[in-house]
Amino acid sequence: MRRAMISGITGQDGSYLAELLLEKGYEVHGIVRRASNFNTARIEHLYQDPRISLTRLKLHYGDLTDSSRLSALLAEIEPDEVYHLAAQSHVRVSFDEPVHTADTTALGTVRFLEAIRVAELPCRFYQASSSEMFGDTPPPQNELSPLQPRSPYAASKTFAYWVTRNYREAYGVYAVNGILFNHESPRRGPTFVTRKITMAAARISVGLQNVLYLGNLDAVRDWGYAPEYVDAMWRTLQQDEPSDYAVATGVPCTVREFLGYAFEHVGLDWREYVRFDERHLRPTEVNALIGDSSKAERELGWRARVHSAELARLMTDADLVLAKEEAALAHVRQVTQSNRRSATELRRA
Ligand code: NDP
Ligand code: GDR
Repeated sequence: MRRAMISGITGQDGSYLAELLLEKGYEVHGIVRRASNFNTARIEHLYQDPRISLTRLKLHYGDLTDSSRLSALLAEIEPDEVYHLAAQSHVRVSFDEPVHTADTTALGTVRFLEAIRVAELPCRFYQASSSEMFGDTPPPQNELSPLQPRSPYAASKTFAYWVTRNYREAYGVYAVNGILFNHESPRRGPTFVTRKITMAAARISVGLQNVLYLGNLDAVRDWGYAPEYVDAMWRTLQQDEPSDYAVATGVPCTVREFLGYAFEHVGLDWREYVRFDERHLRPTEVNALIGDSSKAERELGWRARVHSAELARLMTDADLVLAKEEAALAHVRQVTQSNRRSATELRRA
């Protein structure tokens, strides 16, 4: 049985990748950082299944800032494949927390690679690199495009990208980069713009919210569907020769267009609900990211199928289910409170 280690298993991609690898028969070891509350909601369904959790899914505490723990875990698990997905992954937040972002997103990668090198582990290593590294480079961007990072996050990912290549070239480690363009899903964190939009469209449509505050609506992104992107990750590590791949749909979409798709899907006009909030602007914005993933198509046999319009609809549908549950709960709470008030009044009467 092949053994995989996933850092960031509790995140959007980590949860889909864990599902994929378990389906493929892997033993999956996930690294979870300690939090004061449960942070495993995205993998709860896997952990609840005793056929999986007792045999093939193991979770270990660990943090990207702790080299000794990463070394110990690698030595203990002896994985065949390491998927390094953990990071401080929010671009806007990286301007507020540049040092933390560099410590986790940049140095976290070299901590892994150094542990692999020193222990001479024969495992394959996947680095989740980002289209943000291209920054100002005009689209379409691919593996050969210049890197011009425009945020502490992108600068950290650029370090991680180069150090991954360096360990491959200098020490012969099978270490590769997926240059991933934006990819989303119903499991996307609620502070990223697509999920923020689909949650708002759903919640507004059932009367739970009135306004949506956003920043730059003109940004162009290349939004794909996360479960397809974790398949590209797996395919990358199955190649005989290690190489880096851009992974994208190639289809541009502005934030404004994405708004249109999500709100139209619930029969609303977004212009009536969206307000500008400058707190969501970045000191330096990346205007347009549109990927060229022809190398991945040629060598990995991978191609994106879900594009932004369908993505917006499927995410909005998933958020509608949640919004309706939330509305039903709110209704029950209201009825209970009103019943309690009536009972109190009756007792007083
Ligand atoms: P998420 O933000 O959803 O998940 C990040 C994961 O990293 C979470 O499991 C988080 O744990 C974990 N993590 C954060 N800090 C630490 C730490 N100090 N120690 C251990 N674990 C930590 O990201 P995605 O799933 O969307 O992305 C996966 C990777 O791909 C990231 O590296 C991201 O930068 C990169 N990427 C993503 C793209 C996208 O569009 N989604 C595009 C390009 C690159 P917790 O759950 O506790 O917060
Ligand atoms: P991004 O994703 O920065 O591309 O990074 P995000 O969804 O945060 O922003 C996309 C674009 O939308 C604009 N925007 C807003 N963004 C947020 N978060 N909130 C808002 O209210 C808002 N209004 C407008 C942004 O300015 C930006 O132009 C994601 C992350 O997953 C990274 O980890 C990953 O590396 C890149 O995608 C590729």
